[in-house]
Amino acid sequence: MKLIGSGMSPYARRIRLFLDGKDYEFINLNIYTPEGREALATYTPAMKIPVLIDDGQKIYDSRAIHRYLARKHEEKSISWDQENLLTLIDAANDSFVILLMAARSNIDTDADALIINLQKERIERTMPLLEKAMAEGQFSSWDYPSICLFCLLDWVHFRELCDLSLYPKLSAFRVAQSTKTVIEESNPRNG
Ligand SMILES: N[C@@H](CCC(=O)N[C@@H](CS)C(=O)NCC(=O)O)C(=O)O
Repeated sequence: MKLIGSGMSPYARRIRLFLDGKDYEFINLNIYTPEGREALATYTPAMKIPVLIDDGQKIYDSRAIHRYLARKHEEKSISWDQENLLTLIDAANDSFVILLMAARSNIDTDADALIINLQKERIERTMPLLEKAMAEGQFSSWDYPSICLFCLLDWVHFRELCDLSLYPKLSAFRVAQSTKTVIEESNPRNG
């Protein structure tokens, strides 16, 4: 089994953490270099990571990869409420990625522009709900939604995209998980 990703990607990291203890090869690409893009194109026309390859079957998108792996390893599927939490995590994560890419494209992320405002609005609506879900104990076990939330929080902290002190419960959760060995092995700060 091969996982195509990048050491920097929160979406690839969630699958790495989900695959903890399983035997697989991690292909670490820099998807923003010409060589990295050429390699990425051999795996997926969507030009996004992660991609999983298992027994000749390619799977695109972390959500589909999670479903594939859960079925393969006969794990119990996640509930609809957990699916909704994942959708909120993905929505916030995608918006943070768009804001980072905008800044890297020299687009003013303080501008009053539709594309920027839509991302900020989504972040402002989803982060407090994740904080509330944390307070209600919805992330009390280290399952796939908790893994995805951790990867989002640690990535926005690393990229300095969000002031996590606004969300004390989410912030404490990030710090508490950081001691796990598998987390350190996939730390984006180490590349
Ligand atoms: N919905 C996708 C999102 C994956 C994603 O956005 N990955 C980023 C890296 S963190 C990417 O490949 N970006 C490349 C691009 O958007 O051109 C998933 O869950 O796998």
